[in-house]
Amino acid sequence: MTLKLHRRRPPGRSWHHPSDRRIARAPLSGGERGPTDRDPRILERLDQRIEERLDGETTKSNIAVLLSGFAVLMAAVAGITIFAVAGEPGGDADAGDEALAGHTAAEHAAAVEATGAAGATDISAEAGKGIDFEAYDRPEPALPAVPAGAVKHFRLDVYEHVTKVSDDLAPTRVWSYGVNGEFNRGTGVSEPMVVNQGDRVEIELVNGGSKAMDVQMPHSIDFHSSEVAPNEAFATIPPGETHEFSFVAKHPGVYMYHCATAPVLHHTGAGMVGMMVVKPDDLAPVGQELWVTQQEFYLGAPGEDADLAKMEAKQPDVIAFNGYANQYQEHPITVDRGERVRMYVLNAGPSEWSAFHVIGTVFDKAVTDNGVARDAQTINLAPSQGGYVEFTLDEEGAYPFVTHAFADTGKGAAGTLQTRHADVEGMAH
Ligand SMILES: [Cu+2]
Repeated sequence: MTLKLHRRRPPGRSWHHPSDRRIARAPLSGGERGPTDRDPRILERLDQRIEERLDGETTKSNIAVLLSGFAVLMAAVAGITIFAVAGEPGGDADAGDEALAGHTAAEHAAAVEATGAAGATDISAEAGKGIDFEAYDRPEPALPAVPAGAVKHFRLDVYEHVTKVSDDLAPTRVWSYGVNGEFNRGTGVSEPMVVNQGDRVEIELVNGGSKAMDVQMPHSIDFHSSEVAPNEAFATIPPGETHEFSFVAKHPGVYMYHCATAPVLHHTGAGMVGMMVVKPDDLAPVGQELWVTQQEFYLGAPGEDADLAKMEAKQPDVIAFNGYANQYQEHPITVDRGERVRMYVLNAGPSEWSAFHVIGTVFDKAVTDNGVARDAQTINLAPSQGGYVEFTLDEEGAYPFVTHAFADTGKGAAGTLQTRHADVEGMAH
């Protein structure tokens, strides 16, 4: 049903996305597999849940009936999604989408074909054995300082690298930004940038400044915190080139930056997203300032680029805080009991919502879009949206932080804040 659409090429032109060459190398195993046999884990989990709920009363054949119903539903949903994506360009809605995304629906279809059917590839840790990847190194969750000097200069190095983003899955190739020499190798997160409201910000985008950056395609950068002509400032540059522009960060907030090269979904879903904090003039000092970027990962074949078909289908394998599933559960963030904590949170998407919540406290203050909420339990962040929350942890203990969209929590969007003198058996620091 779906493959016919995948195979359509743009009429009268070839698909020219620069990553074509590398994506084309991705295995095309799986052929005409339907969506339900793509990810056996989904069926396993569903099976488990059904068995729990029915408490052993239902026979296996009843479960099979339920599963096949689920399979039909999933097939229908996937079919509709892919049909919509591959629709003929030319209609009003398509034209609008094209203008926004900078590429055609047919290009989408060709890219989907090139990366294979969503979920067809084995991405288990076992399947990734023998592939070299960067050693894990926990990203420092303390918010970086504002750079010195009247003008804030940021050198952004685009780099592409093979890392894990989850203990349980194979290594994957992530596209990232290094910021003023800070690279978070061993995870999939890009470093945050921090300035004060009113600062002039100078950007020096270097697309693959050395062999170690391993960049093989054009990239760009788009700042949501800026007010500039995007066709000039956010221009795409080829590998090996540098592009400079500047802007004044007039509006305070927690903003997204990202690659704006088409297909934008592919570049943002492959890792090219990050946080820029513009601190308001009147920000009071607190005990600790932390940063958390929520980000989805869509794994391609082990060690290879991310899977565009999964992005189109909104089927992330991992949703992580700061680029690695569950890392701050394994390595909790230490805070003092009673100290005021400010967490800057960005939902970098590219496609899922975030319902950021800290278990065991209430946000005294939650600021999104410069609007202040008091006594908030959760902040609601659309893809690209950010904000900050302030709270105290009033008793010694371990306080999980999550997106309260629990299907996403289970994909790795969970961490732990632990007070300095917490009595927590067996928890690592
Ligand atoms: Cu890019």
